[in-house]
Amino acid sequence: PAKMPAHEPCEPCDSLKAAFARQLRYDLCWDEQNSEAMFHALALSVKEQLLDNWRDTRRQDLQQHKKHVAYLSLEFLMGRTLGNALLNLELTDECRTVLQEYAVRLETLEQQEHDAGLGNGGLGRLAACFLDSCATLGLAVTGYGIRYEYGMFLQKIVDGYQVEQPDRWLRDGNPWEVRVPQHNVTVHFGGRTQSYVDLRGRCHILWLDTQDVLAVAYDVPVPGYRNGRVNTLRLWKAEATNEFDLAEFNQGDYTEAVAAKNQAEQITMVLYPNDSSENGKELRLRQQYFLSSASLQDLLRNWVQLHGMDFTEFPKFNAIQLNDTHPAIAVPELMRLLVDVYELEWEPAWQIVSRCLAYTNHTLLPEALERWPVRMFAHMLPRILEIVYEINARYLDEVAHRWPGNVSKLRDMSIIEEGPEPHIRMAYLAIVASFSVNGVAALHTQLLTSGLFHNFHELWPHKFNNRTNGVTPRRWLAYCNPALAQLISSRLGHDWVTDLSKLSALNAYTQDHAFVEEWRRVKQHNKQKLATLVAERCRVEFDTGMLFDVQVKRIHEYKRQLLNILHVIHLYQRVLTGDTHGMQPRCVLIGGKAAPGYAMAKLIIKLANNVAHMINSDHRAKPWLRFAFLPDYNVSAMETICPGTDLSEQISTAGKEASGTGNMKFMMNGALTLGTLDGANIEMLEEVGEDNFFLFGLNAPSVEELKGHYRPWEYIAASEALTGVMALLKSGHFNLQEPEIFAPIVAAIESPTDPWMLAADFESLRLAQLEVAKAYQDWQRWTAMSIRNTAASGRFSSDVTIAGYRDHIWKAR
Ligand code: DL6
Repeated sequence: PAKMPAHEPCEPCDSLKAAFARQLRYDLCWDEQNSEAMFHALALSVKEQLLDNWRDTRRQDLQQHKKHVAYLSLEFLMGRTLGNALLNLELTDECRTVLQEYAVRLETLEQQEHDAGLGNGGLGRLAACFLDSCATLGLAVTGYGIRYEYGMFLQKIVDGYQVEQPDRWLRDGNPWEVRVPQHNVTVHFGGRTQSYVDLRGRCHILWLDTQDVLAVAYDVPVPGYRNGRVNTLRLWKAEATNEFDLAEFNQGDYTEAVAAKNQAEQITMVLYPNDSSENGKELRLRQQYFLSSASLQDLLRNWVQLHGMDFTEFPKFNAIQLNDTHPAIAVPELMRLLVDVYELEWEPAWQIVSRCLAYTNHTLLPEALERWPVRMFAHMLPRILEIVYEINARYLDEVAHRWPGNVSKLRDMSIIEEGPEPHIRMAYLAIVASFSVNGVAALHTQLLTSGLFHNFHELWPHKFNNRTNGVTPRRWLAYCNPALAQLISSRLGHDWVTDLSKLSALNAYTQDHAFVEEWRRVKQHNKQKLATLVAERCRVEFDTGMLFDVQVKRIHEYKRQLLNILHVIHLYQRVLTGDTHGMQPRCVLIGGKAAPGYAMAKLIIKLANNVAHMINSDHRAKPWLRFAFLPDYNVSAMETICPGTDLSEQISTAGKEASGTGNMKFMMNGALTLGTLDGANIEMLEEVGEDNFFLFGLNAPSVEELKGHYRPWEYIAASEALTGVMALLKSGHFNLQEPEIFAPIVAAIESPTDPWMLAADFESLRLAQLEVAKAYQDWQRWTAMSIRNTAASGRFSSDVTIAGYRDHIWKAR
C-alpha cells in the first residue's frame, strides 16, 4: 500500500509479567499500589499484547484487499473489557499466575473496571456482540461510534424510586483507548448554501459560514477469539476547532470563544438514555450527524489515499451498515461528500451510495421511529436538507412510475411527511438508499414487510431480509460462566466456543447421571454468586434452594414487568391465604433502568420496590417467596445474573419485542424460558421444543384482533387470582404511606385501550407458572430441560448472525 513504511520486524513484546511490572513501576503515577492502580497497569499491559496484532491486522487487510465494513452505531454497550480480552488472547491463566506474585486476585482487579455503558440496552449490546463475532470470524469490520463522556446513567433506588446519577466512566481514564489525532476530521453545522457554475458549466454548491467541530478519533482494540486478529472500534469525540477559537479570540471575545468550545464539546457529552422512544432533541440530531459525517469522511479519505479519486470500485470494497435509523443521516451525507467534495455527478454518486448502504431495523414501536422536523434540518444542516429533497424527488418519480396516478401512495411513501410541521422520516430515507433492509427476528421481519414497510416491500421485495440476532458465546458463556464452560468442554472439547452448534451434542448427556449431577452443582454454584450480588445490592437474602425467577431488561410497558409483579402479588396472596399446597418456593428478581422521562416505567419500578419491601419483611412469606429489585442493572451485572438463573421471563406482548437478546443469554446458560410468542422467543421455542419451554399468552395476530374490543374487566372477573390481585393493589396495601400513587397503574390495566393487554394474558401466565413449579420440583427433569436449552442455543450465537450478514448482505470474506 502507498505511503506505508516497510514493516520492520519488531522485538517480541514483553511478556505480560514484564509489561505489568513495568507499568506498575514506571508508567503510572499512583502513590500506592491499590487495586485501582493495579487494574490500570494490568489493562495497559494487556493492551500492549494486542498492539502488534492490531497493526498487522490493518496492514494485512489492505494487502489482501479485503472488503471493509463500517458498522455505524450511536451505541456500543461494551461493558468491561479486561476479562473478555484475556479470554480471547488466551492469557487468563498466565494473568492469574502473574497476579499471584502480587497477592491479588484477578476478579478483584476486574471489578475495578468501569462498564463502558455507551448504550441503552439491546441495540447497543448487539453492536458489541457483533464486533466480537466479526473479529472472531476474521472480517474487516470497524465499529464507528461516539465516545460519550457520560454513558448510561447510574441508577440508584431511593425510597423505592429510581434516581439517575451521571456515569463519569472516563474519570480515571480509559486504559483501552488510543487517541489517534492523525484521523481527525472536521464536521460542519449551520451556515448557508450558495451555488455557482464553473467555467465548464458544472454547478457547484458551497456550504458556507459553517460552525465547525473537530471529530477526534479514539480507537479501541477488538480482539478476535484466539486468531491473532484485532479489529477497531473508532469512537469520535467532539472538540472545538482551532480555527473557530482563533476567529473569536481575534475579535477579542475571549469568553465567547471559551463558551463556543464548550458548545462544540457538548455534542459528545452524554448518551441519550431513551430506549425505544424518539428524542426529537436538537443535540441528538447533532450527535447523529457528527458520527455519520466523521465516519464517512474517514472512509472516503482512506479510499482516496489508496485509490485516488476514482470511486467506481468503492462499493466492491466497502459496505456501511446502519444500526437502526440513528445514523441514517449518513445517506445524504455520503451524497454530499461524493458530489460536493469529491465532485461526482449525482447519478454515479447515487449508484455508489445505494450499493454500499444497508439498514437494520430494531423496532416496530411507532414512538421509536425517528422523524426530524424539516425546520431543524434547515437551520442546522441546510445543505443536507437540499440533498434529502433531491433524493426524495427522484425516488418519488419511481413510486409514481410504479403506481401511476396514485397520490396517496406518494404521500404515504414520501420521505417528507407533510403537515403543519413537516418531518423527515428517517426510516424511509434509510430504505430508499439501502440495498438491504433487515429485521432482527423472523416474526419481526415478517411484521415489517407486512405492516410498517409494506409499501416498500411491494416496491423492492429484493431489499428485505431477516437476520435473527445472536449473542457472543465468548462473553456470554465461556467468560461469564467458567464452571459450565469447563463442564461442557470436559465432554465436548473446546470447539463449541467458535462453533456453538456443537453444543447440540449435550443432548446425549441428559440421562447421564454424573453429568446431570455436575450440571446441577454448577447451577447451584452460580446461584450462590447471584445470591451474593442480590444480598450486596438489595439487602435481600436469596436462598439457593429456591427457584430463581428473573426478569432483567429495560423497564418498558411492552416488556410487561408489571405482569410479572402482578404474578408475584398473586403468589404472596396464596401465602397469606395458606394456599401453599404444591407451591414452589421462589426468589423473584427484576432489574432494569427506566428512561428518565418515562413516568409509567418509573412508577413500575416504585411498585416493584414497594411490593418487594412488603413481602421481604413479612415472616410468613419467607419460606415461600422473596422478591428483589436489582438497582443499576448493566452488562457486568448480567454476567453474574444469567448463569445463576433458573427461569428467564420473556413476557412481552406478542408482536412488540423485535427480537430480544437477553432471552438468548439465559438460554445459553441453561435457564428455562417462560415466554410469549414474540421476537426470537419463537425461534428459541422451535429449537428447543415445546416440552422444554413454558409458553403462554396471546400470539401477535390475536393481539391485533383483540384491539378495539378488548374488555380487561372481563378477564379480571373471570380470574379469581387476578381479581384478588387487583383488589389488593387498589386497597393501597403496597402504598400505605403514599395513597393513590399506583392509581395510574390500576387505570392502565383496566383500560380497554391498554395496548399491552396484561389482563388478557394474566391467567395464561399463572397457569404456565404452575407448570414451572411442577417441573422444578422434579430436579432431574428440570436439569435435563436445562441441558437441552443450552444444547439448543447454538443458533443464537452472534457468529451465526454475522455469518448471515457476511454472506447475504456484505458479501465480504
Ligand atoms: O436488535 C437488538 C434489540 C432487540 O433485541 C430488541 O428486541 C429491541 O427492542 C431493540 N430495539 C431498540 C430500539 N431502539 N431503537 N430504535 O433498542 O433492539
